[in-house]
Amino acid sequence: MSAMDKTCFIEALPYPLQFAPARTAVIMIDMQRDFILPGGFGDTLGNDVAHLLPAVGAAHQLLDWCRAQNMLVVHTKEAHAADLSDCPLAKRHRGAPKLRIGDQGAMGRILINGEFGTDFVEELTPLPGEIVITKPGKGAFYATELGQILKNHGITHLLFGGVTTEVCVQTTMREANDRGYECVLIEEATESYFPHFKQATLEMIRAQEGIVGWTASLKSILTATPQHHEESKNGS
Ligand code: TIU
Repeated sequence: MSAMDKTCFIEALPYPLQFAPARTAVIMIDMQRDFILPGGFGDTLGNDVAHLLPAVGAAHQLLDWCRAQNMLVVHTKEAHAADLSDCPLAKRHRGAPKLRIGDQGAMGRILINGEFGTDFVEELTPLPGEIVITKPGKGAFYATELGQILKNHGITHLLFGGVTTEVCVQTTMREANDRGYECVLIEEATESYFPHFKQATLEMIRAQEGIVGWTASLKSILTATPQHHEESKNGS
């Protein structure tokens, strides 16, 4: 980050972190009806979708803070083409779900781009000008334009929220980490169908001196104030 950039210091684990909002994007992963509401993809896989609801309000607060800093806002959506040409057969045929990707469900065709159920929950509808990445996989860098967009904007740091913690969020954080981004997962803004998987994911991200990145509380972000600082505490 340049000495000209205003930066935020936040408490985070495994150690405090400095980032410049001008060089940071928030990546909100897959806050779609298909995962969060009854009758969608997550439900058809046999999950109790109620576990994900607490992340909605926290994700909204995170996005609002990021918008107030004029940060780059990216929403991802796990979705397939109507003809399923981008859906691997292995993904469609695995296991014995109640409905498969592309089948007609209570909110439209399961996980098909443009269907009501595949769209974002109302509270987290992207604002005009925000970036929406439609992705066929769990990771948001695979088969998408995300990497190029982040490069074009000079992004170095990524704040993450979304669902589910150990599937699409963790996969994307690992993809981002391997591409050289400093990654922070905001604890309250992510949930899993399995609370112990969420906890384990938070721990594995920040273990080994931040082998994948950092975790931080929503409060640490919401109370951060960008200021001019001479030097980075974490050397980035
Ligand atoms: N099933 C599950 O936990 N997640 C997914 O299938 N996709 C995302 O995490 N978005």
